Amino acid sequence: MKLYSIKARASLNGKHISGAERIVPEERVFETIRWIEKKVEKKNFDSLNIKVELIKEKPILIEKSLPIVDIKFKNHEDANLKAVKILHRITGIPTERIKELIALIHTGASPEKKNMRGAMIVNLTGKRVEKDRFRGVRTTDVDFLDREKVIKKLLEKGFTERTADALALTTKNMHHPDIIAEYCISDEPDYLTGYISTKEKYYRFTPLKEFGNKNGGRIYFIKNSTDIDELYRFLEEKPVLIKD
Ligand code: PML
Repeated sequence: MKLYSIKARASLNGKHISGAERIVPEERVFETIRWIEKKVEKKNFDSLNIKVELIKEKPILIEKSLPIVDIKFKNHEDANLKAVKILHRITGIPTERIKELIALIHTGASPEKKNMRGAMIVNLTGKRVEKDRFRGVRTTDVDFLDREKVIKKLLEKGFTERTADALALTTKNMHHPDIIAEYCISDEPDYLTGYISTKEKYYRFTPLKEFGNKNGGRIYFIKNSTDIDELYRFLEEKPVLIKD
């Protein structure tokens, strides 16, 4: 079966407005393009890029996405304290350092105190090791084999399409042997749910950020011995399909 990667990005004055990334069989390419058009047609953009590429590498097939543990908190401070606890247990990084890194995501982790374009990478000594602090690393080329089925199941449980995209992305991340945890908050000022992933669970916390905050991003926690070039190649190029 021929598979295609479809990546779409709409922007206004250079700022990202909407995006979508899918992996679909040949016969679904054009319906997916129409789905993207529908997603963006009412948005105000001055540039829309849709890139369709044949996937040449055999995708990794993952049977199951991470199980979701959904927890509501009184406020984002309490949720972040719990996040720090989980991340400290998994990584062994001192809690003060984890708090500093999380604070950077909430205030803008790039050198100009804006959102990074991709994720921050931190090793188990607590040191940032991404190649470029503006760009970070972006996880791409991942999708569910049957996205509609997964979305239906997630929506029935009260989750969102954003949950589906985040779950696919972090399931790919956790498949890499050297990524042991992730922290994420959205950069949408009114999307307050975020998550912490480990090899075992997707901890979905609401609220993990303060209402109105335009900052957001991800931290990938990796082993000290990680080959960074290989990690970038896996995250940015290796196609991954998730069954369920
Ligand atoms: C969820 O709903 O489970 C959290 C999704 C976080 C989405 C972060 C993003 O905007 O990419």
